[in-house]
Amino acid sequence: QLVVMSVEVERKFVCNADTLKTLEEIGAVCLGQRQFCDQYFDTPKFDLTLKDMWLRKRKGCWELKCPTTADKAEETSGEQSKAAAMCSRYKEITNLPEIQLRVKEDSETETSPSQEEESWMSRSNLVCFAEFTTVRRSFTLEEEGVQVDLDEADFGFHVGEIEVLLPEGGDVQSALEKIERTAGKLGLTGDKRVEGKMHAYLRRNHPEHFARLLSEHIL
Ligand code: V4E
Repeated sequence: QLVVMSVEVERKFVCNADTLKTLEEIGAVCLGQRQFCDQYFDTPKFDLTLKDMWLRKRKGCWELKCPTTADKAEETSGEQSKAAAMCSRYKEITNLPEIQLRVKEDSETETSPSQEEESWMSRSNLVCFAEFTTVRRSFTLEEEGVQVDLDEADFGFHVGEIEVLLPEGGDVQSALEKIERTAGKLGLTGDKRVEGKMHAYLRRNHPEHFARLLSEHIL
């Protein structure tokens, strides 16, 4: 069976009162607004997130984000590595049997992929450690193939994301360039990574685990 995977390259940014106006001025097309609840799962010992693996259920679908194996050849020149440093890159797996296999490999549990969801979760020792709702307004810069999301999480946190979705093995360099150009058009000047929703959620709700992820350079 062929399992199609994609890679998400994204740059988070601080949005402000002018962001909407700027998006309009640079010709971004509004794709609409939607609301979703995310539930994130891990073992009680956090086997997955300590490996930078993020298992979640959104709108009834399972998704696993895990690290890509970075291609060193992609990060040669100074400018390029700066662009790469501002962005995160994760492989996204949405095929449940494949997710179950990865979870089994990385959490030392003893389940087989064919099981029912409930029994898979309990036998894999997966518990929900984070749950929040997001209102997302999405825009596209069609000529670049870039999507911009403005997120508002229900625990009082706002963040913007510029993202490009690639097929696995796709051109990461050109995705980074598209994101850089879009960041320029939006007038983003910062050169520090901006924290995402999960980052803010863990800081507030799981401070010990948050500290551990920071010390292991996962966040
Ligand atoms: C914390 C985390 C992950 C889970 C959340 O992923 P994120 O892309 O922030 O969520 P969201 O809701 O925007 O998902 P989308 O709708 O875009 O699919 S996945 C990886 N991490 C770690 C992480 C990190 N170390 N640094 C940054 C800047 N972001 C995430």
